[in-house]
Amino acid sequence: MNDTIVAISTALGVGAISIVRLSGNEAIEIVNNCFKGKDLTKVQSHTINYGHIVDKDEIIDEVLISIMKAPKTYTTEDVVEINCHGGIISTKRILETMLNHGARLAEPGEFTKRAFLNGRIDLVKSEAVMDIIDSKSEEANKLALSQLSGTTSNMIKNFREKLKQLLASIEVNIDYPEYHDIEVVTIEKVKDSIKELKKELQNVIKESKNMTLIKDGIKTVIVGRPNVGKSSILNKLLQQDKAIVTDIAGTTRDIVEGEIYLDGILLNIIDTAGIRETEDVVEKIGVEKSLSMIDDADLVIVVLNNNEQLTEKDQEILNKTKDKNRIIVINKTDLADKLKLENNDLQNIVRTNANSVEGIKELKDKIIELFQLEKIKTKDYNYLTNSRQISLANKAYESLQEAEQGIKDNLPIDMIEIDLKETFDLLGEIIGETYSDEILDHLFANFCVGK
Ligand SMILES: Nc1nc2c(ncn2[C@@H]2O[C@H](COP(=O)(O)OP(=O)(O)O)[C@@H](O)[C@H]2O)c(=O)[nH]1
Ligand SMILES: [Mg+2]
Repeated sequence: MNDTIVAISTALGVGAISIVRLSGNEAIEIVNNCFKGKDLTKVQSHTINYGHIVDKDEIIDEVLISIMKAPKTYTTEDVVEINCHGGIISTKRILETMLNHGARLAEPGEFTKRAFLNGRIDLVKSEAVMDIIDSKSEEANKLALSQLSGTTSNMIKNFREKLKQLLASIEVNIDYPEYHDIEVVTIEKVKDSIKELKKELQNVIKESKNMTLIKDGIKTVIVGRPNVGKSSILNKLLQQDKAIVTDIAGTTRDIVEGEIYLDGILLNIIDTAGIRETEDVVEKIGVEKSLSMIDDADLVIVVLNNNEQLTEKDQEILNKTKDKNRIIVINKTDLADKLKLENNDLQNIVRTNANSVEGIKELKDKIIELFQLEKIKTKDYNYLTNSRQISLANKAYESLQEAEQGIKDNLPIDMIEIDLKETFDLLGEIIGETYSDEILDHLFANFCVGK
């Protein structure tokens, strides 16, 4: 990690300014060797210095150079940022000049990886950096900022501290087994503590699933038979004519997607091909796609036609979606009521006329109600936000369960201790207290170059 890395940190394209960033022991020297202006090796830390980047005698660009000396920098190493004119050619030439003078091209996320490896930020905070850049809604952005400030990390550290104390009290027991009285007290204490920790962790995992909705948006699919008005509803929700609407059944063959914001939270809406038996090869693929989209949707909107009786296909769609977060839209309320829903225990029903805006607001309100968006938003954001973190928390929960079972089965205390240590380690993996190179590579590979 001793080499000096360089990358273009701004988006590549024409803009007012671009930034080329370097980090490493030789960052200042490398830039100084191709800089005309002050001697950068002699300037104070955290100063901005005017001059020119030159290649031999040729001026490449007029620049402002920020010098940030270790350790109070993004990576904790010497960091230099070259602010240059934001043209593609000059930015690239500056990058090339740095490479020619001994810097190495940074891998995606390598600056942040160094910040992690040098101990400035933990893994949750590293992920938060990327989430800030990636955030698609205001709420997602707030969530990521909160993670970067350490709320989640502190929560995990808190958990681990409690486990550590528990493990310490078990150690006492193992070291002084002759005190039989301690054994009884400890087992009781361990049992209570595990119960408590389990409850807390379970709550975190449950709430964290809502956080992923904030971060990634609510994946919504609109399904139903052909011609019931799915595409019309999508268009009304998006307030634009995105999907083609005709009275010909089988018009929508492929999926059509759009995005709206409800209360600052992103809704990805997917309109699908009407579900029916068909011999048309293309439409058939569309129908299969529709059915498979149901499985990984966060929300399914099933559309029924108010002007027709319930068909077998409708019933099939209702059965297939009964365990999902579901809203049933009875559309075409402007036409005669012919639909009868015998099955009275159906919930979350909204009536719409997709030819006007009638009912569309109710549909939106229903979604807000179903996901309790108001409530999610006002929660403290100290939860987990991605599948890596959540799956580790789930594993930690499982090992707590095993510890609990072990006590029930009267296993020796050192067996219980092994499960608790496992929980401790798994929670440590969330913040990167323990990690493998493979996991790090995978995680940072998704970052932008230059971050
Ligand atoms: N009267 C009436 N017609 C509608 C309504 N919603 C959609 N339609 C019409 O029904 C036909 C099929 O609509 P479309 O959105 O393409 O249905 P899809 O096949 O489910 O996507 C079109 O002619 C629409 O104009 C509605 O609420 N009332
Ligand atoms: Mg359609």
